Amino acid sequence: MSDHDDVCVLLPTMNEAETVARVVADFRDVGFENVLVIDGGSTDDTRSIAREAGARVAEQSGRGKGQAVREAVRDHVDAPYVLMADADATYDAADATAMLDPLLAGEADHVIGNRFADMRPGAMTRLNRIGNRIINLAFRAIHRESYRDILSGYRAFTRESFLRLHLTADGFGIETEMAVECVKNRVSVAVVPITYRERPGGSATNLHPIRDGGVIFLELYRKAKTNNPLFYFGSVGVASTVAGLAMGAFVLYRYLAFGISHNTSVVGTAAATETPARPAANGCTAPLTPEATPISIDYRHATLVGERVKFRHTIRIKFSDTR
Ligand SMILES: Nc1nc2c(ncn2[C@@H]2O[C@H](COP(=O)(O)OP(=O)(O)O)[C@@H](O)[C@H]2O)c(=O)[nH]1
Ligand SMILES: [Mg+2]
Repeated sequence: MSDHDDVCVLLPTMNEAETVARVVADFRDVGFENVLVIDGGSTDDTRSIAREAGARVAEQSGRGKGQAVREAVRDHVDAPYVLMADADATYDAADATAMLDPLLAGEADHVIGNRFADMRPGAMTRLNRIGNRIINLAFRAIHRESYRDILSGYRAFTRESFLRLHLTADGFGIETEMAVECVKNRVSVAVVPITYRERPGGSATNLHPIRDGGVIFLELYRKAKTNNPLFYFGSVGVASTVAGLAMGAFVLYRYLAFGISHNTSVVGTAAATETPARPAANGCTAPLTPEATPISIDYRHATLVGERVKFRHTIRIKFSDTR
């Protein structure tokens, strides 16, 4: 009989043959018999090695860590508590009890292991450390909660609270999404200090800092729309103000430096279809285009070259998202 038979240890894997046996054994050694590996179609021996080490192994039907975790919790976990970790030996099974304590004490429904509390040398590249800091600061600014390390892969949660979260991210955006959805659904969160180690030589991360960092940022921004509309729509306002100022500065510069006058139209609620007036030799006109929408800003600068009208600059800003 295990000490923790109401806990399922969940390990998503993608080509972790190097470390998975050790990770499964470590969790079993500290009393977790129910270890589930959800594999993403590893091309090495991850699945057979995990099975031999005593884990239950399932294969995800889609792609990405996020899809794997969602499918695993929904279809392969019966236990009321889930402890999720990486299969790359960067997290310690010795921290498992501390991770689960807030759940078992009824103090929280979701626990985040804070890797910055005990980050071992080489565990995270400088680029990733900076990226993590920025993402955590942005999260705090947008969602007004400090979870310290929202991208941590060491999590403990009740199965019930996980299923209440509206999760859609397939890849590495899943941790960000879980944090945002916890705020949104008022799931109580505890942050616990943990140790974070370097991946052992020979194993390689599946995370691409630039690509996945971009995805995580977009995820954070996309979710800001519902959690902090003031921030989201305010940022659209700031972007259009900056664009407007840049256009104004450009027009002013051309006028002061070369005496070229410009006509600028900011399209309000009306759209027009008439053809622009024939411009003067060095003049400008700002036609409204037929496809102009209520929130487009359309600026065009035309010059007459011989008999032909040439448009020399076109600046168009369109916020189709807010249409
Ligand atoms: N099932 C599944 N697991 C994945 C996938 N991508 C990564 N993983 C696993 O998810 C965990 C976290 O990924 P990792 O590469 O360690 O990311 P990092 O900790 O951010 O460097 C590891 O155990 C990976 O093997 C995937 O597409 N499917
Ligand atoms: Mg990892």
